Amino acid sequence: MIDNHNNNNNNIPSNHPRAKSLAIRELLVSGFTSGLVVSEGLIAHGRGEAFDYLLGEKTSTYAFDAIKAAASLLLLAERPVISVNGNTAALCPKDVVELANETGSLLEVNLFYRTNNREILIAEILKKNGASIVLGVGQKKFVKIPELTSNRRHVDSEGIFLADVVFVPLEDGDRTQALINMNKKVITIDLNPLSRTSQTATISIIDNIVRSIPELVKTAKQLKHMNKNSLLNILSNFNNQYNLDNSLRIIRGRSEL
Ligand code: PTJ
Repeated sequence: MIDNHNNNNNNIPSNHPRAKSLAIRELLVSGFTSGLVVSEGLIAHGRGEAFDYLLGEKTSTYAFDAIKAAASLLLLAERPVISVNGNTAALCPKDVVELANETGSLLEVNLFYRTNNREILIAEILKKNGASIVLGVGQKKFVKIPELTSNRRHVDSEGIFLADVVFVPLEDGDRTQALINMNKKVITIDLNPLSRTSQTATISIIDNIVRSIPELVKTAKQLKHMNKNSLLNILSNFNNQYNLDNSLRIIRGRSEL
């Protein structure tokens, strides 16, 4: 995926104290150069980075709990769909495809800054990483989510529109509430526990997507052998408000150091 011509990874010494963070930036810059990521996606990443810094750049115990609940919900769902935008496609295409395979989820491209070219590029990168079907490409099967005005309202009639559980990593705006109003359960990954999406989702994983999607894959592999009651039990022990409050508490604690 990384375009060697524009890849600055070689300039990052492996012993640089922020090597990991700089390498993640390069994935986004390469994604931007190849047309997967919009310029606004680079800004969105900067906001995410700031929260990650405050969270200590590691997956908290609350995020681990949310990951376990999210894996359970995906495994229990009848029609789970993973919504993929430009940043997600640039940062972790292989893990997203693996998560879809492990949980029996469909993959759908859904873009705020939608163009047909980006839909195609994102579907291509997912297919290159093993996806067989990618929904949300081409206008023909699009239907609109009620109450939404952004481009995110255009969803595939066979994907998000029919889904009972929708996974929306790195989401903006008010689609989460609109999906909940359609009686769907919504899972998000968002480093900002105060975002509208985090605050309204059924399960909010307050963590960096590059850490939490691989962890979700690992957890789904472990949980898929459990029976339905055990998965329901994990879900009933999870409280999203408690998870959000404690994620904020970590940020508050670190900023008072
Ligand atoms: O590809 P498109 O056209 O669908 O556009 C995608 C972006 C990300 C540009 C669009 O959805 C957007 O503008 O998003 P926002 O409103 O900036 O929200 C993105 C949220 O994701 C913010 O709350 C960020 O803190 C968070 N975020 C950014 N990077 C990460 C992240 N959360 C987890 N992991 C990250 N790496």
